[in-house]
Amino acid sequence: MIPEGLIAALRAARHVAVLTGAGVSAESGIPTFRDAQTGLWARYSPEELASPEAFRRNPKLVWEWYAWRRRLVAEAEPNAGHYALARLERLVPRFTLITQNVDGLHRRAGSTDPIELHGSLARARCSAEDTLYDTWDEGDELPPRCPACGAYLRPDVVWFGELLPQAALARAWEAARSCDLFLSVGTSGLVEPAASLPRLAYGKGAAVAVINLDVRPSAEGQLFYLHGKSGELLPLLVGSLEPGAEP
Ligand code: BV8
Repeated sequence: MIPEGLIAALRAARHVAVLTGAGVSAESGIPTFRDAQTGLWARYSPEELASPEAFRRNPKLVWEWYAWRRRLVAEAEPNAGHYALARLERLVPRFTLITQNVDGLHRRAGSTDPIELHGSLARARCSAEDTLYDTWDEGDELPPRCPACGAYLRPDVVWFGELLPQAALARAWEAARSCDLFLSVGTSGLVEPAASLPRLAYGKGAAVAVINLDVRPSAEGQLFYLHGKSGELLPLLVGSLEPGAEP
């Protein structure tokens, strides 16, 4: 199930970097962007809603989409894949977790310092002054307004066409450049600049493994590709490092 070469690379690794996408939260019941949206949201595409234009055009609709996702996340639990990555962090000399997800499930599973490239559903920010809020009153008027200036609050996530948080991105580039094993897990690898991280790692001589349901034995840069569910494959991979594992 797990190629011997990958287990060897993991055991020898000084620095393991991991990039996760919506696929790692799928087994927690959180729909990925690729999944057909359900119910009220069936007629919208995420790319449509996750944009400054959509928020300008219909702030209430966009806020309600994120409120729906926030409720899904509140009812969800991390899955075995999230917990395996939280264990991996303690089993290797240096570990960097980079996530495109905004659901906070890595932190809830015990990962201590995930790089949240695309922000977090748990925070809102003033659409005029960028003031951050961990809590807000969700009253009759949606979106809620900034208590300081009265402008609409928006989710503290990165929308299509928006720049990623520069400090987070710099940390992610550095990890891709310096790791000796890069795992890309549960991401379609379509969205830039996150999608370039595995290629950068490979170009710098790291071993690269892709764990995905629809893995395509594809482009350069993929030394290993594991077709399957991250909630099943990650515990197997991390288990190969744990005391008592088969030599
Ligand atoms: C930027 C947060 C500079 C919000 C997200 C034209 C105009 C403007 C920009 C662009 C343009 N053309 C290209 C761009 C760049 C654009 C981009 O890449 N577009 C793509 C669509 C071509 N990128 C940007 O805009 C970024 N900013 O570049 O700034 C700039 C600025 C202006 C102009 C030019 C450049 C900002 C991108 C961030 C967008 N925000 N999320 C929110 O969540 O609401 S991205 C969002 O979609 C996710 O975070 C994720 O990264 C991405 C894809 O989502 P999904 O497909 O659901 O998830 P994923 O890709 O991870 O796929 C799921 C995978 O899991 C599948 O492969 C599936 O098989 C697998 N899977 C499913 N179940 C399992 C599984 N695998 C394992 N186990 C399972 N159980």
